[in-house]
Amino acid sequence: MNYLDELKNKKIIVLGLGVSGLSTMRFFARKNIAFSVVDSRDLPPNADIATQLATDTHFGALNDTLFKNVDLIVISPGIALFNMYIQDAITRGVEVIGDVELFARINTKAVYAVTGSNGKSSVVTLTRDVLKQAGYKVALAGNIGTPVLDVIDQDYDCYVLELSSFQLETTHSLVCEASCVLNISEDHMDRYDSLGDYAYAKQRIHLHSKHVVVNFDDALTHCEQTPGVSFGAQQGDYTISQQYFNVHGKQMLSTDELKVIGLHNQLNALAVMALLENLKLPVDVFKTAFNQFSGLAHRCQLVCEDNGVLYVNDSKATNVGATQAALTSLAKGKNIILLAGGVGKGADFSPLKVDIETTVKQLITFGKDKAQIAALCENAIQTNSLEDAVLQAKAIAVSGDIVLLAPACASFDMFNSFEHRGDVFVELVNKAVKS
Ligand code: UMA
Ligand code: ADP
Repeated sequence: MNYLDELKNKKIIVLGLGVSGLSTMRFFARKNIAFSVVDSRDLPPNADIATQLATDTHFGALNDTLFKNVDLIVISPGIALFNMYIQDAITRGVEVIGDVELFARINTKAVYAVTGSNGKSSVVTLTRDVLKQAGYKVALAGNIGTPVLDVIDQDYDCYVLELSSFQLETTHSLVCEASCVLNISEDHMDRYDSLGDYAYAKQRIHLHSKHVVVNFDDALTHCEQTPGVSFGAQQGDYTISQQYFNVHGKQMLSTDELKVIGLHNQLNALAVMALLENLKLPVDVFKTAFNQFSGLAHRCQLVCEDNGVLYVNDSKATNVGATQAALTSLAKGKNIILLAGGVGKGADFSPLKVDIETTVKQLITFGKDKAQIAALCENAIQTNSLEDAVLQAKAIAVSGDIVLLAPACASFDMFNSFEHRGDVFVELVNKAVKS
């Protein structure tokens, strides 16, 4: 019996009705596999679709009867495995997996998978672009937004997957042609007991990988699996020197071919090359894709220049590591007016202190954890809104300065998403420079 037929004999719950839950429901419906649906919210998204597709539904607080007499729970990444009802179910022998594990059990195509604290979306997008340029029919899915089960039944040669630590916790059998942990710095500390636990979740990406890529400069990415290759600023198999990307000690391509700026983007490009090493693609394929890649929205994007002041939207800097990368890439001396704040997710902001001392002329904070960030430097200004922060920044900025939104925090205290926060910032900046 194949795996999908086996599922027809099981009692299955789809837990969570967000993007992944919706995709999982639709997948089961396409395959004629019966399932129930549970979501802890009274009014979850997609409730109407769940009511149509599922044999039964439960919306509202979880309880200990929901997961009795169940064989399989397909859990959404936003729900922590340490939830006591989930733990009880696991103890009773209920199998708990994510949509990526379901994908892994069915998929027969090549998978290139990437995780890390920062740069995942940039790296998977560029990897997809290179593969496309090389003539592959390639799908991009996972944490970047398109759930993996939405693309599984389509006619692709291979998949490039962005995987979060949450997704990797519930993934056990994903076979990868190549996998990479880009970097590890504090994030999601409200879901993990320690940085080590978080790193361990990410390293699960290599469990069944044929080609393991690690970051030479970041020991937390090093793993028990034999590394295929490493990339690093100066040391490793893939390095940067004299404005060249070097592969195994040989100059391969000028760094000028990559149009997005900053060392972090160059490291991302190295990771892409390392990930695709075994395909032995011609240099021109990388050259063209690197030339055409203009970066993703809300990642160090120039909004406008006004009287010699640059306004930059890096709303996707949702943790300390990303904000550090933006400061390092953009600063020319102490010319940054940094707008930061929001929901810190339990992070320790102190590693930012030294970057702020060397690159930031004025720190302006906003949002839930504004006081914690403001405590990093003496003259910080705390504001009550992003609008206020932008206006204060404009009043202070002089020619040569950069007003940078790189919040080091999640957005959901004041915005729907990092995209929403970035869009509001762009609107506010455009309004402020016109006035
Ligand atoms: N939720 C409940 N009760 C439930 C189910 C969910 O309160 O019963 C809440 C969660 O706590 C969370 C929200 O609903 O606050 C969304 O959770 P979800 O698991 O339903 O999320 P999806 O909509 O399925 O989206 C998920 C990823 N979200 C998370 O991991 C939180 C998306 O990544 C991903 O694009 C999508 O699957 C497709 O694969 C988003 C993300 O923020 C962009 N990821 C984190 C990150 O990048 O830092 C890990
Ligand atoms: P992710 O999908 O991991 O969140 P993104 O590519 O969306 O990664 O970038 C998120 C943030 O991290 C942005 O602020 C971006 O400028 C920054 N960033 C990108 N690559 C790196 C890197 N290699 N190291 C540190 N920060 C990075």
